[in-house]
Amino acid sequence: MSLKRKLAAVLAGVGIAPFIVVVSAGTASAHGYISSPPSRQAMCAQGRVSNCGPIIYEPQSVEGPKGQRNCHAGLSQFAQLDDDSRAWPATSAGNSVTFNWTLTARHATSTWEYYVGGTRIAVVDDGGRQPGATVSHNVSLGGRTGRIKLLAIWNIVDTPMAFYSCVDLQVGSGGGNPTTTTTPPTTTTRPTTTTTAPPVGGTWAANTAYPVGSQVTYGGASYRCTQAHTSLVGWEPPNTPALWQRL
Ligand SMILES: [Cu+2]
Repeated sequence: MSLKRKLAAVLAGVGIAPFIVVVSAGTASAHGYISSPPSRQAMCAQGRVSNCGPIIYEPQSVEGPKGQRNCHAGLSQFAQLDDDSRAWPATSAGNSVTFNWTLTARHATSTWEYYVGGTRIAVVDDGGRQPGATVSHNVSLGGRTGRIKLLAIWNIVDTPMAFYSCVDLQVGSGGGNPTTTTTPPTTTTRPTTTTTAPPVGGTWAANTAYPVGSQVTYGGASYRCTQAHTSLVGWEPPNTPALWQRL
């Protein structure tokens, strides 16, 4: 092989390898979503809403072309997120709310937008900067009260894509940030006592299959797995509250 051909072969291999890794991991690459107040995908990932489909495994993956005004980025596999007839729990809130994003990939950002109905009620311009692993914005709801469906959009600066999160709020008078959530009446009880001790892992590691109940340590804190998954770099327990509950 000529040097040029060898180089081309190497480059081709490099191009294919990451693709294979992503596919074999069984998930799209990691991105971000609003984790609190819980967005619809967070409600699904936490098991507070059932029959959500594959979003439970990747609440951070509601990614689609910019400019949409829906909860599911136009993705048919996540269509449940856009179904307002489902019983989405609404988080109690005052007139200003701090929205907390969990980013499993820190894409450089143009803007963060917040919509209620067709109206954009807030925009934060990051000017192309790379955000941290968590991002918080305090947003005024402009005196709106009652039940509100808020759509938040994370616009990536160097791709045509954006990430979509819908948050259901019950806005009352007074109060500041949401501290309590309206818990839907539930008859299911989570197993609080188990006959077998949950498997206690060591330090969290990537590319490891964690069943529900496994415990790990990470950064000096202990966590319990709430969703069975195979871990990936970027899914460290502090970044993925949908997967790990801090103990
Ligand atoms: Cu991403």
